[in-house]
Amino acid sequence: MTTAAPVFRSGTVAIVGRPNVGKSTLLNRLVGQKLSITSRRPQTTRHRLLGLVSTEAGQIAFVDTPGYQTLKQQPLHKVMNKAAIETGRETDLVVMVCEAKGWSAADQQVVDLLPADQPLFLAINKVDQYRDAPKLQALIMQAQAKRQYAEVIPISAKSGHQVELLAQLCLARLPVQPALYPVDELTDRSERFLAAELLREKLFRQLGDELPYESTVVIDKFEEEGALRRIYATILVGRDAQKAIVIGAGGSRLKQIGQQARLDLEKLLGTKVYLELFVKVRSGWADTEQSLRAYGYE
Ligand SMILES: Nc1nc2c(ncn2[C@@H]2O[C@H](COP(=O)(O)OP(=O)(O)OP(=O)(O)O)[C@@H](O)[C@H]2O)c(=O)[nH]1
Ligand SMILES: [Mg+2]
Repeated sequence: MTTAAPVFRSGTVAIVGRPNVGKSTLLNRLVGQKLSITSRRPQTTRHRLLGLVSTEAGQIAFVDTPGYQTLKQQPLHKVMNKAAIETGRETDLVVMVCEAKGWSAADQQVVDLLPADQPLFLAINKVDQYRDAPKLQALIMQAQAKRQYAEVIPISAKSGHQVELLAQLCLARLPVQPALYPVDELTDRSERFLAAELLREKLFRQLGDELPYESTVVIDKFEEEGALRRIYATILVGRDAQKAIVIGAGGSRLKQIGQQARLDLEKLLGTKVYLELFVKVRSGWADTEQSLRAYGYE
């Protein structure tokens, strides 16, 4: 009697969709670590980020992408849209995420940008929140009217419902080949990058709609000293009035942003973190693709 050699599959799976449908929450759930930042505000994600899931059966490199923006077309949006769509085209499989609430024109627009022969799954997210079965059925019919999906899976990225199943179905579609990335790594991004992103998340969450979209965080210095990381970072805002909002009365808001980011960073990096934050006014950084590149936007 012979037993077949175990197969090992690996490849990349892009997670795409319009803003705010839960792509980053899904990536974090798949990896089991909070790598990608999330918020109630649409267009939280600005950069591509890999989340690696490695098991004995294979390795999936999930790629989180910025939500595809169909309304505004400022330079920042153009750069983000490019990242979303190019990623979709370069991968073995695309998971299109939509909300169980219903299929929208913006959802269809994202799908229409993908090549016709691109293997595609549809993950219908937030089923914990939207539970109307006839509506779900109608959504599936609408989505399938224009495009074939290899799998259609209702999920909840928040509760984890059917997320493991989604991962298994993805893996089954990947080619038999060795791992593309080291199997003990969770992401392709540096600690420095993750730190800047976590700070941006806290900024977004603390300030909600008070914060203009064109705010960002730059890491001025990132020092490793054994089990300690010393991080010096600057929050860039567009105007003086916004600086005052970020700092808050007696510095209270800035302190909260720093504290929350530090706790998350310590969890993620498994080290102690010393964090010092500054706020500066710098207008226009997001106005041209050239200056965006200077701030790390590919
Ligand atoms: N109820 C519910 N909420 C969810 C679920 N998944 C994500 N959310 C919420 O939806 C909001 C957006 O989540 P994100 O993961 O940031 O969405 P995204 O698609 O990455 O958004 P962008 O990066 O802006 O394109 C957050 O408030 C999440 O908590 C889910 O399964 N159920
Ligand atoms: Mg996101």
